[in-house]
This record gives sequence, C-alpha cells and structure tokens, in this order.
Amino acid sequence: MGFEQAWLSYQKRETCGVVKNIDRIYASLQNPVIRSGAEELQAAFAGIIGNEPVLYADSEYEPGEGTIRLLVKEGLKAEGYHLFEEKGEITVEAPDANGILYGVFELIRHLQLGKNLNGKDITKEPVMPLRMLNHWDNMDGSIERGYSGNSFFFEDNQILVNDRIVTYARLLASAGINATVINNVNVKDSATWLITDRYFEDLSRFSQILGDYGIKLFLSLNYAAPMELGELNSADPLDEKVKSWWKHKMEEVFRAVPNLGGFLIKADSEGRPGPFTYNRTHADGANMLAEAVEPYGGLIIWRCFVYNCRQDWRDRKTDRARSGYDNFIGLDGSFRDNVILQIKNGPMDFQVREPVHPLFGGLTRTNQMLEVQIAQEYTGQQRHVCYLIPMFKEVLAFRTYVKETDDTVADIVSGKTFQQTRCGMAAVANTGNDDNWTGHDLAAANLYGFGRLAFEPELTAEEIAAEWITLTYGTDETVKEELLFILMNSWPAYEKYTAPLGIGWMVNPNYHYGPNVDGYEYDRWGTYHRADHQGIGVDRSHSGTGYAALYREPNARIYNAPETCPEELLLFFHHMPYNYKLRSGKTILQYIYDTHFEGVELVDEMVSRFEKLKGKLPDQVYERAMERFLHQKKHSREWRDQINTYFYRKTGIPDDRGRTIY
Ligand code: GCV
Repeated sequence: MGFEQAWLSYQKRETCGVVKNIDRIYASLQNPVIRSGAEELQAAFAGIIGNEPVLYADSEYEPGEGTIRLLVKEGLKAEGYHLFEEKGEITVEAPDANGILYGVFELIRHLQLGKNLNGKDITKEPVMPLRMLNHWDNMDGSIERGYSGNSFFFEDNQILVNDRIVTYARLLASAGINATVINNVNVKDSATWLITDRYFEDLSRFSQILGDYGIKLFLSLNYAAPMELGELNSADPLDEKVKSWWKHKMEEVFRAVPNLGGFLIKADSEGRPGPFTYNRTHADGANMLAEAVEPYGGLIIWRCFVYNCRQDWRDRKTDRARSGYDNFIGLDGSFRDNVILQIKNGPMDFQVREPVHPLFGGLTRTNQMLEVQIAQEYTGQQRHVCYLIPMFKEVLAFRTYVKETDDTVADIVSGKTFQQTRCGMAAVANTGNDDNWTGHDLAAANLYGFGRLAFEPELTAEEIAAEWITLTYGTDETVKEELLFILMNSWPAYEKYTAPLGIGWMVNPNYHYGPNVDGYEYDRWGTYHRADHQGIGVDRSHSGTGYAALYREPNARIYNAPETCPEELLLFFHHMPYNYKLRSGKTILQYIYDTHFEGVELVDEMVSRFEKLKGKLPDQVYERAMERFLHQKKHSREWRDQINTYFYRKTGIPDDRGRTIY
C-alpha cells in the first residue's frame, strides 16, 4: 500500500457497487483543472475497478452507457457541483472547473466507499468560500510546530518542486481545500525574499501545480519587507514612499507568479514587525497592503493573534484573553473589502478547551475567517491521537447572538450572517515529509476532516471519520468500528488527562509537550492558572478581568456566574475553591482526580482496540501507530500522576476512592 497517497491510494475494491463499465470520459481537456479531474478519474477507475477509461474532448461527446461527462454549466454557486447517473451515464455539471473537480472527487469517494451511484442525483455547494491551509514551514526546511518531519516545500532556502507537491495538491483538492499558505507566518530571513526575483521562477512552477488542482497559492508576508529587503528606511503604512513601494512590489509579484491569491500577515505579535512602530493601527497596515493587491484581485488576510507577550504574572488585570478583542473591535468597519481578519478559534492559543473567540459575534462589518490548528501543538503533537473535528464542530455551532438567527460561527465565516463572500476557515497544517504525511497515521483524519468540514460543515465528525477510515484502509467493518471508537474518544480522553476544566497550559514551556503544571505560571506570556492551596482558576468575571463581558448576551451573563458557566470552562472564567460542588455533586478536586484516572483508562481501551487491528491494517501502519499508542499510554499516566499529585500536595485532600496519588 502506498502511504504517500494517503486516502487516495485507489486500492481495488471488491464490494464496489458503482457503475462498472465506464470506458469513456468527455471533458474540456484544455482546462488544466478539468483535465486534472479527468485524469484523476482515469486513475481511480484503473485502481479501484480495474479498467482505465479513455479521455475525449467534450466536442466529441456522444451520449450513452459507460460514459462520464464533465460539463461546465451555469446554475450553482461557485465551486458547487451536480453529480447524477442516468441510464448508465454519469454526469458532473458545475459552474466552474473547481466545481467539476470536487464533483469528480465525490464520484471517486463513491467508488472508494463502495456506494452505488445508480440513479443518484447529488447537488453540493461549498459552505465556506475559502478553505485554506496555513503551513508554518521555514525555508531552511524546518517547520514551526511541525511534528511529521521536515518541510516538503523548502530545503536549504530553496523551493522544492516535485511529485510530492502534485500528490499534496491532489490530497487537498480531494478534501475540498482551495487555498494554501506555504510559509510560516513568522517571516524571517530567506522567506522575506520570497517576493523577489530570487524565487519567482520556482514559485511560479510551484503555483502552477497548485493551480491545476484549483488551489490558490498564498504567501506569508514580512510587514517590514521594504526595510529588510534594504530598499527603504521605514514601513510606515501612511508614508507615500512605503505605499508606492508595495504597489510596485505587488505589480511585480502578481506578474511573475500565476495563481497567487494574496498574503497572510502576522503583525505586531510575538515580536513580528507591524504598524504599531509608527503609531498606526492594524487597519492602516492591512489597508495599505490591500490597496496594493487590489488590482490583481488579491486578498490580505490579517491575523488577530495579537497580545502583550511581555506580561508580569503578578499583574492580575491584564488579560491575554481580552487582547485580540481589545485590539480589533474598535477597528470594525474600517478595513477594505479585500481584507479578511483571521481569528483563532479561542482567545488564547489552541488549547484543548477554550471558549470561542469573542471577536466572532463582536465584529459585524469586517470579513472574518476562523483559524484552527490541526498541527496538534497543545493536543499531543501527533504522538497522541487527538481527532479534532468534534472540537471544530463545537466552535462552528457556537451561537454568538450577533443576530437572532444565522448567528453561529459557521454562519459568520460562511458569509451567511453578513452576506460576505470573503471569508472561510483556515487550519494550521499538520503535514511534513514523513512517509505518511502526518507522523501519526491517524492524524491524517484531521487533515482530511478539516477540508471536508469546511466544505460541508453539516457533516458530523463521525461521518467524516468513517469516510476517512474507509477511504484510507478499505471497507473492513472491524477496522472501521475500532478506528471510529478511537478517533471519537481521542479528544475527550486528551482533555480528561491534561489541564482540567478549561484552564489550559500546564505544559512544558516552549515545547508545549508533556505536563508541567507551573511551567507557564510565572512567565511573561499571560498564561496563568493561579492555583493556591484553596482554589484554582482565573477570574474573568466582572470582578476580575472583565473578559466574560466581551460576549453578547446571554453568553456574557452565562459565563459571568459560576453557577451558569459551562463546567468544561469553569476554571477559564472563574477562580474556584477546590471543594466547590459541580452539578454532578462532585467537588472540583474529586472531578480532577476522577477525570485523570478516566482519561488514562480510555487510552488503555483505545490501545487494546487498536491491537485488534493487527493483520487488518498494513503492517507498517500498524507498527508505526502502535509505537505511538504505547508512548501515549505511558505519557498519559505521566500527565495523570503529575496533575493529580500537584493538587493532592496543594490541598492535602486525598482521592475519595483511595487510588494511588503520589
Ligand atoms: C507561528 C503560538 C505558537 C507559535 C506560533 C504562534 C502564532 O504562540 O506557539 O509557534 O507562531 O502561536 O500563531 O503565530
């Protein structure tokens, strides 16, 4: 089995119930995206069914059994498709080439899942306009927060253009992803030079490959490029010289690099340069760039991950959680049309549990995009299994109350709430040059799942997981059942044995892996749990930092009081005594003990279920994943014991079930 093809390995399927005798495909082959789709169909039929249909130009079309026709036809929303079967002939109709490609992949999914197409009539339109990956790859080949090897985009400050990029593009397109940012948002050194002729030739070949699969290339930009490229001595967004520098630069870049969608910018955050240096706002900075890319239909995606990273732990009023909101809410309505604000799902930083970012529902006159992270920086770093689609579904379903209806995060970032078309969802990617793309073989479910979710947020996390399992490992029911159990229980398990009740952090500083309860307690990053011998948690109610009030009612009221606050977020919003009784009647302390034992038990069960798959999964996959499962087993115990011991020693109160705590 070719691991490098991930879920596109096109193994022969005995149970395939789809029309079997396809021998002709008609399509407008001069369009590169449609050609990619047609060739993908050939490969899929050859692998799965065992016969390779012949490609014909659409001008030669003749109706009849055994035919597939890919037809561009108006009617649906951009990138939508209509797939139907009638009398042995299959048609994919779409308003554009991307729609054709997605229809093709729907058809291929049917082949892989062994689902019958006879008489089927399927119409789909992508819900999120932008479905994007953000890679944090550096040009030396390293990846910031990368847990599956090195970059396959860059090596030794060069851009790699090879077959892996083609497979990468196919994988993305098959999951419905239509945009990607290939370099780290922390743009330094050579990466600053990506917008110069040093890289144009390679970049342009690279971009064309993505373009053939309907994927727009985006780059992360260094805000201080005019200075760092040695051409100006300021990056002030209101300085005419700076403005004109960017205009010329963008003209040059868009001329040289085809299929460029625009730029992603991290400014005035964690030491990156930005407009603050010149006493200008984020809007000044973003708008200047937006004006420069506007003639080419370019987008500026501006990140809202902005906070004071030099905080004093003694200071209880400054609250990192407030920071994104406080920095951007006053700018609502002042961004140009081609600017999108990209907002992390929570106000802190991809913890296992956070409330939804209050900018969702706060902003009403600004294009918005949701940023999630499938690189499991704080959720096990692709060594622990942690299927994150259930978390993303909760975020998307969150009611912001910005309107009476159509007010969820999904409504906002799909453009429904404010009738926007420049919006969507981005995931910090989990890929690297490991054979299996994602380090942990099961982490590929997050990559596939992210794309599918952004395209069709109404799919359940379970449906997506089941689909990924069968696509990747075939139709064996035991494989499906056990992997489904593992994936669906993995996020709850991780939450149970790590930091409790929404408090987050408690990890080793810098690496963000492994337990260290006080690791971030006395540092400058604004990440505190405030535990003492009586209680734990950060008071973010009106008597504390006031963060809870940033939400619209009734959320603000609900979060403000411990009695109504969702318990999984209790310690995020409130400093509570250990003996406070939760709704179950358990004290917070006993809840911490119990969940930590339960989390480990769940991991044990996951591992014993995985053991049943020996001989049913390819040996290499089984062994590679088993090695990680054994580590997770051990490491979850380390988490359990360190957390439980910490609280036992702080309080002196034993577990009421007398289990071992050290
Ligand atoms: C790319 C966190 C991560 C950083 C990351 C940053 C961001 O702080 O630890 O590695 O930088 O988020 O999202 O910009």
